[in-house]
Amino acid sequence: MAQDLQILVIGGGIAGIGAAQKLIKSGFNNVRILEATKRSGGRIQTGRLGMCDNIIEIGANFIHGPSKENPVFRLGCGYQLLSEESMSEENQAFDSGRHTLFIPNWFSSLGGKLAPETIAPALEFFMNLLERSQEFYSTGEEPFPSVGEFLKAEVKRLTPEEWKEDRESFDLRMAMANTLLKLECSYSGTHTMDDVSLGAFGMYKTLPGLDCTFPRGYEGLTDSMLKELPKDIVLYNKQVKCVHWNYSKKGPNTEGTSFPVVIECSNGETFAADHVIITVSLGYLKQHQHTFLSPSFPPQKLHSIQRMGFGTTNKIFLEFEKPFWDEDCELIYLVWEDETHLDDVVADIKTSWIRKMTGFTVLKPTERYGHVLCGWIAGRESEYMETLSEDEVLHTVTQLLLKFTGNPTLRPRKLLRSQWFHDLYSCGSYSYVAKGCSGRDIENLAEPLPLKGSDSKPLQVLFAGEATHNSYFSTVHGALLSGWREAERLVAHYTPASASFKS
Ligand code: 6YU
Repeated sequence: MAQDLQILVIGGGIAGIGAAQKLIKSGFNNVRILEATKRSGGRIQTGRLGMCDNIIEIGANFIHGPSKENPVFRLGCGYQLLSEESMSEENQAFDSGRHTLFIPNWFSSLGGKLAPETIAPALEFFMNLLERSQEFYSTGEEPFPSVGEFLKAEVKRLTPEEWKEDRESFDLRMAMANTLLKLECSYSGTHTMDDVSLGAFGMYKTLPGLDCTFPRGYEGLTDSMLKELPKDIVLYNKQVKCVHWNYSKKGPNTEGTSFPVVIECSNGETFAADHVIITVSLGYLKQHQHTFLSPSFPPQKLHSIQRMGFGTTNKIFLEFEKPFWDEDCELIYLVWEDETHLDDVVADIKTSWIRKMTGFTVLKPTERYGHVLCGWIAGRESEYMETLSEDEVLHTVTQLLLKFTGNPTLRPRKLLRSQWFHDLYSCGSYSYVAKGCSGRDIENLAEPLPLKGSDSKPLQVLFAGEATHNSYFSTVHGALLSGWREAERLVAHYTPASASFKS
């Protein structure tokens, strides 16, 4: 009976919780989640900072595209976790594309603010190029292998002649474009846009709706989902070391029953199962690719694990006594005026890692957060930052802001930074389609084992997690949908009459 099958889910992030939720609702009674840490949520992690102990999001921030089609939005509404404004029809209809339209303040490395009219042409020029770089997915052309190479070539080719007549303003515009290019690395979760596939850049789909947050924290979502599930469904501190599939011996503690999969944890515990859904991050799979599965991953799956992109985006939260930005400002850009050529990689990471951090969001509303900024930093510069002490980071960031504002007394009073790369069970922040990869690689990641055509017991090991969703990779809704997809795959397997399921 399907209800009696032992199903194990590895990972208590949104994909794992989503998979368990769907299985339980479909009548599977023996579902357990094995989670390596002492908490659920994974890359959804809400923390506290500041005088008022306000919530901050160390991992996922926004519901990207909060509208009816987005399952995270639907759940957030159902659990009453969202503000009236976020749920309004007007917000849901808003189509901002990849970028939310924030009110910015631009600061220069020469010290002080840049006038909006100086910025507008460079901003429009760069944003148009970025939009164009997403068009190649539908046309099937790929004039350059990566987004970075395309952007650099197009900036050279299309820079208006009249810009070149005034050397000084030309250099400033290039420096602004460089600020945006570095910020794009944070958004895409990559070290450099030279690593992001141009042909697949448009695969990532945006949904309508003005990005919104969870006023009481993103973790409220996973907590609410868990409350609807059996109390002991998550087994914490169970670090899965190896998934043995096509397992022929009798399973442990199974009264002689033979199970096709046996899970071995780092502490020596074992768990037998009919089916296992793996939801660990792509970063984790990359790091443990040769030991996590026995027999190992088939070559095409291993190849995609190795080739697909998984980078690091970190946040540095800073609390100030009073703001140095305008009251209506939502986003702060820093422009290094000596960077007049497009290059999103810092030459000497140890001495200049801070140059990679070119954008800060202002946490709003001020009444809730106080004066708090969230700095964004991606790539190896951000991984290096993780190795420094909090005091060193605070010192470097203070020097940076002092330089850009020209205010020698400016000093953040508190700092908190994320360290996703050194997080043992995330190993980075989120996935991207790397140069040389395509949708086929995402399909390979998602393909269950044994592969089709084998005569072993089917669907022993299934794969979910944000990196396995072909249009919403790198997001919470992509991860959730992937968990549901794998649960539905099992449900369909045991109810042949309704064997079609949505992916
Ligand atoms: C979103 C956003 N957002 C910022 C930052 C980060 C991410 N995302 P999980 O890792 O959660 O769960 C796996 C579990 O497995 C975990 O609990 C582990 O402990 C456990 N585990 C691991 N190994 C194990 C073992 N051996 N044994 C047992 N257990 C084990 N998404 O929608 N909005 O604002 C952001 C952001 C700093 C780090 C984000 C955002 C990404 C999401 O957080 C992430 O996708 C999901 O939470 C993953 O859930 P999961 O269940 O799959 O894994 C073209 C183009 C560009 C495309 N990119 C566009 C960018 C859009 C995304 N932008 C995001 C930016 C922010 C701000």
